[in-house]
Amino acid sequence: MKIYIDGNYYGKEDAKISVFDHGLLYGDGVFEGIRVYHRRVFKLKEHIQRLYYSAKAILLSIPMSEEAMCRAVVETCRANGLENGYIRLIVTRGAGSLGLSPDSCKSPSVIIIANEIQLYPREFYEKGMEIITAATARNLVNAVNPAIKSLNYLNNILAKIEANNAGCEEAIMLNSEGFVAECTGDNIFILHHGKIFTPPLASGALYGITRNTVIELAEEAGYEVEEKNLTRYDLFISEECFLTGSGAEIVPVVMIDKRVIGEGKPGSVTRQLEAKYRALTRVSGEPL
Ligand code: PXG
Repeated sequence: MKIYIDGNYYGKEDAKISVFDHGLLYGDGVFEGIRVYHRRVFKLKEHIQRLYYSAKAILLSIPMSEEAMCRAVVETCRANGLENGYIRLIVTRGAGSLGLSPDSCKSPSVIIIANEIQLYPREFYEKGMEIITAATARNLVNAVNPAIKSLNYLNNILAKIEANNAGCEEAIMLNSEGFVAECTGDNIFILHHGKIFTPPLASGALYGITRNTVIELAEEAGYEVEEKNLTRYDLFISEECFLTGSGAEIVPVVMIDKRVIGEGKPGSVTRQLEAKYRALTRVSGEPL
């Protein structure tokens, strides 16, 4: 494996950063998770744009242009002969002194790892998955806005632990008002009376790239999609529910907090969108 760090490639054992990097000391940095399908990087420009927006929001100046970053991602995939897989792109504040101020960090570090992807079990796609609601509330949008894909993912990790403790792989996170925001690493959608709903971004969700793609595909297929504040009740009485994410793609949900969703099996609209999404991943993306 060849890992890109600040313009050079290192083997897995030699790919190291300073223990004084504020990415490690404070979670001060940003990241992206990107898929490669059939030697094409899926939605590369969208991911790079979100990375730069995350960086801008935390006053982190990435030491290369967006175009150069796109090229570095493509080069790293080529160097690793990646055909299908996962790219983890990380920008840390860089090495500094032991103190919160980022002023001591002279140069941010750019790290690109191109690897295999860990997927949800096949069964989740065939039969649907069961999820719970976490007691850990989503970070406030006026604190560290969840729209920032920062290296501090503890909020999500605590909810993920709750999911795992309940025997699940995902958990719904509510915002401080009690509205559904998203899951720990996936956005959420429901179908109700033939219409598709997903929480608005202001609810404390990540601006999911899969979310955007699915909204486009659903509208193309003639569905009405509305961004609306949703409560747990809205989820419980929905006909269909599914999650979206670069890793998960589209995964059906058939049980939430022990309430059966719809008929307890993946719904036809979810299936239709899954097929459209799969078809898109077969033909689109930045060629390697
Ligand atoms: N919400 C959160 C909190 C996320 O972290 C998504 C939604 C879905 O966004 P995209 O743009 O991927 O549709 C994410 C994305 C990982 C991993 O390594 C995490 C994500 C994606 C891929 C891998 O755990 N999170």
